[in-house]
Amino acid sequence: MIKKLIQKEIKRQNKVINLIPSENYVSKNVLAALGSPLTNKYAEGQPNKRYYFGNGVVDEIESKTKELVYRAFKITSEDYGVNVQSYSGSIANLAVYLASVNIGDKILAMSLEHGGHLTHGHHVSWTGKFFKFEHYGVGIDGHLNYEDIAKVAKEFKPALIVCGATAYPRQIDFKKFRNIADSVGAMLMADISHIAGLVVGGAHPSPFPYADIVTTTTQKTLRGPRGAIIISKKEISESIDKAVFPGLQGGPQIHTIAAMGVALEEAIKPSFKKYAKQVVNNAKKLSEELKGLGFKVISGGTDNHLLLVDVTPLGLTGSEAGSKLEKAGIIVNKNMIPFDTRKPWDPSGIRLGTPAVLTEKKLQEGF
Ligand code: DSN
Repeated sequence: MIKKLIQKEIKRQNKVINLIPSENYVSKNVLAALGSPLTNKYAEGQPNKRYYFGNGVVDEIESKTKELVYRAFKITSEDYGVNVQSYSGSIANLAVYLASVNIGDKILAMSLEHGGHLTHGHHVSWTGKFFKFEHYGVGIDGHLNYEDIAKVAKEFKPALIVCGATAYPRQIDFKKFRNIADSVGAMLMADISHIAGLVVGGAHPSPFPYADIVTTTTQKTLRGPRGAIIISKKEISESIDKAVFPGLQGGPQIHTIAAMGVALEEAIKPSFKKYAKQVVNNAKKLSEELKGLGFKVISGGTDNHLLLVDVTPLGLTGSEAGSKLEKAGIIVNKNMIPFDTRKPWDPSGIRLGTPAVLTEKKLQEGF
């Protein structure tokens, strides 16, 4: 029965035009790794330091995947530690907070309402309950205003500053964030979950060497499995490993780690560079076309893989627009827009992105 439902979902995925910017389609090889017998193995610990025996091959898989992280992000193991065990981006972010500051300490991050993430200290997330968060947002023009963020940082004096977003269509200036962090003696974390594939593909500036810690999920523009990577300066990497396991998790999902490795092998190929560049070009083109049709595109366009559209001038809410689009075979997500007067369940906007449509047909064929 479940098998039939899976087949039904594959049909749906093949049929629709998927414009959800955080989704993508993994290759057959990534899928094969995910569905492999590696799922049968327990491997608590780190490569060559496990609590269970029989992990010789697993050690090789995890070590190779970490090596590929260094290659993909053009960093070295002398400067940075890598953890590939977090089950998700949410766990990765919480692990970073727990390892880098004390419970109750001050953290400055982008508000969810202006494009941040729940785990950037929203009050409904445990991150927002364990730590004292202050938030910055975008200006009325939809762009980050670094002078304003610097002012908030000076007043708030955070121990950690988080940059990175889930619904921000513009480039993030990691160097400016570094300067702000230095001006108040804070550490800097970059959550690049949305743009990791663009960074690896050279279509968005890298957070290195500016951020002390970088987190990313691997299922979005990076076109890998659902999981997360944490990269951190050497001095903090051991605490981060411990925060992930045994702090927050038990056994790592080796099949996922192997699938990450396969995705990274694909992402360091020259063809991925082309993909990343085209994702951005397509988003820019989509934005221009929509603007030409009279749509209100937040911030006036995009520099990355996504755009936010205010649908209220059409006499629609985000929910109504999303459901009408689904009927037409186009899948999006409803999204708050900056300074939204509506609520998250039925906000004023929709979020559109181009990573999946560029991958879709080729990778789903024959599955
Ligand atoms: N749910 C993800 C997104 O769609 O951006 C963030 O975790």
